[in-house]
Amino acid sequence: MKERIAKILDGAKSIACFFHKNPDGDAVGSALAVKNFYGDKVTVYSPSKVPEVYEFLPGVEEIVVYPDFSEVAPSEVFLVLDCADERRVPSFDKSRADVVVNIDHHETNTLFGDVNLVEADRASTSEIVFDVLKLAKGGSITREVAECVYTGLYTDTGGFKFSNTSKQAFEVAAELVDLGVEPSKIATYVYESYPFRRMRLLALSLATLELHLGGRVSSMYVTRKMFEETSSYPEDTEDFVNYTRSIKGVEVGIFLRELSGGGVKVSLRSKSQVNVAEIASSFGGGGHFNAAGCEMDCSVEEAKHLLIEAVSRVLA
Ligand SMILES: [Mn+2]
Repeated sequence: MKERIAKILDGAKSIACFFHKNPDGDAVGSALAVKNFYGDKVTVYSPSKVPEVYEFLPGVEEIVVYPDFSEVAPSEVFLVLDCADERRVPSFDKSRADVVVNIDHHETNTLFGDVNLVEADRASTSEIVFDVLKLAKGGSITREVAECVYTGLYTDTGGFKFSNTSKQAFEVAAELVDLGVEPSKIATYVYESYPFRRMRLLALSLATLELHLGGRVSSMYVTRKMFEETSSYPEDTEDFVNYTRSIKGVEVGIFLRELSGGGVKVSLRSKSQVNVAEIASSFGGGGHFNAAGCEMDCSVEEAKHLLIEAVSRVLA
């Protein structure tokens, strides 16, 4: 399959890369790896603003942010990255491409592409893309390509901390270091370059931290008012959810963010045995065993209540 995809990408005159809204390091990293490999024949489309934290990635300035899919030019190949479902790409229209290639690492992937490469045991989409690019002939694996892949792998493992941090993840990382990646440089960009407003927002959010179900569940949230008070943006809450899981004895962490148009964006994390992807999908979302999310059309308090109830049914 990887050889086949490498051939498709090599042979295409135009490739459009897509990823999900609220893009993370793996989404942006995997797409920019392809862009840096093939150059001009690749256009990377983002459905929402790329978070400031990824502005260090080579080629990021060429990402096209589109409010509407009708602004996407028809292309030979639509390459959809890090999306379990084509609905993750707003108003995705596959009829505008000759072939849709789907590369992902979510277990819940619906295999929506004409060609599907889904490896759920991999820590990141970026490293699967790296496998493909190593087989491709239409470009070269430069340090820039390696930095993009590394950033995807590094962020999706939470800095080589999460349960997806496998031997293979370290082997890929070692290969990328051989190609010129400096881990401390990427670490500084990703986890030590926060805008001050983010820390003020975090302070407000941490004040909402609570324990539930005898300390096995924790929750915290951010309201629209907190964003206003600190002049912050939704992207500033990236990784806040990890504070909920970082407490001793907590098995499931819940982070809630009030949406500007009403409703709540939910992130769920678990330490080990609880499958939060299942809980998220019961509310119309999805994700991985230990990291998942959904959107709920209610208040923060109601969402919190419903989620704690759902978690209590799973925690024996
Ligand atoms: Mn990913």
